[in-house]
Amino acid sequence: MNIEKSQLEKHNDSLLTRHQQKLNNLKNEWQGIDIEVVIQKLVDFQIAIPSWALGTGGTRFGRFAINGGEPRTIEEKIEDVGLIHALNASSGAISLHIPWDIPQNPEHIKSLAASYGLKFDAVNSNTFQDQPGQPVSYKFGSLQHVDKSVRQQAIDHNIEVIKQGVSLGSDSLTVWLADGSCFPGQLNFRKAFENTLGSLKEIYSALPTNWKMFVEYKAYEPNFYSTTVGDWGQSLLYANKLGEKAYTLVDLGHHLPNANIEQIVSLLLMEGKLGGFHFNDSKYGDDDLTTGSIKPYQLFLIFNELVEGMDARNMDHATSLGWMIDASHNVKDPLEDLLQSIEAIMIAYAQALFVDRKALTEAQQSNDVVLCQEILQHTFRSDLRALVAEARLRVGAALAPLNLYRSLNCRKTLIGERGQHTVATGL
Ligand SMILES: [Mn+2]
Repeated sequence: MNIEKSQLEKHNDSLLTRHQQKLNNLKNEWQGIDIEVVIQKLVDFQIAIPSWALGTGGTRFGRFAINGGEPRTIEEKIEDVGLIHALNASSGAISLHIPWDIPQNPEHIKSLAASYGLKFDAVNSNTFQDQPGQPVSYKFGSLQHVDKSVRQQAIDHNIEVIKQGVSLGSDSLTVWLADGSCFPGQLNFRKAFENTLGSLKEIYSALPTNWKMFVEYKAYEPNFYSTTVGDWGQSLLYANKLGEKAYTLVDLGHHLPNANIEQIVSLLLMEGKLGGFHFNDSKYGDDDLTTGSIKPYQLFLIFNELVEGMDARNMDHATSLGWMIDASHNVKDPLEDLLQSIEAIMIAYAQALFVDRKALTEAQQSNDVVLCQEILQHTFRSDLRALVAEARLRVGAALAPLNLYRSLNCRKTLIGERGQHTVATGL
């Protein structure tokens, strides 16, 4: 479904007076901040939506259909991201998963995406499950496998994914490996690392000049004893050995409990090796929950380090790193969930932009621990939602995206168009 300009205007008009009051209050309170600069940064900041997050997710115990009207094709997935982007103007990219989404006609897909103002973010390979008819199995790993023919199959697949990405105008490949072991003794760690590195080198050599490779790490699952790219240190080892086009990708759910992710982010930025980001939230493990739903303060602290670290290297916030959501939706309407995640990300980013860096540096230099905390929590506890809404208003999106999505009965319309019992491909 498409949202008409008149529907957006009507919605915004109904909220405008109240919005302007809030924005004026905010401007009065923060007179030392150049609000216009912040608004422009919020306008520019775009977070890609993964093609696998548009349908109902599930757990290993089952999958419950929630809403109906799930996208059945890559075209309908693009349409859904277009709908989100029309509402919030912050979701201007889609990230495809191969082979769950294989564009049969790249030119058609590209122009369809462009008609919604969408670009193609990183393409994602899949060697964590066997595909029908594939010659050898990934049961005991892919790029790490003891058998060269399995490694070769996984290498060839990744190179094919790069080719698909090139045809769509993407410029990065994300490699997430399920490789590892479930029991002590199963794997020679050094050989597994060396096999993986050798395989990654072959994929790396197939990257076009302007491309990046993101090496995503994950602490555990589906393997439960060891993971061959298990943490940021291992990912960084691979990235450093591969070369300047290889980077570490941080997925917020891929750490052991209570890991200090903001410190990881800071050091990777220092090394020039932070490439991309997968947003989600978690309570216990890789829960893939709505970003900001469990630990919003941690999200703010991460953005605080992102902004500080990117500014220290003169990096463009919007374009230097790959920003993407990686979530699953077990009980919510996926599109509502994604709107909530984007809102949480934009708020955390705005709060990080508001941190008084000069005062914080001075407080750090004088070991004023209390003041350091006050400075950070002052912005974290400030309500900057009107600013995020203003950024949307400036570019013709909705002041309150979720409210408009609901009041226009978007899900009902999608069910009418696609049917009640549709299942998104790949899930
Ligand atoms: Mn991820």
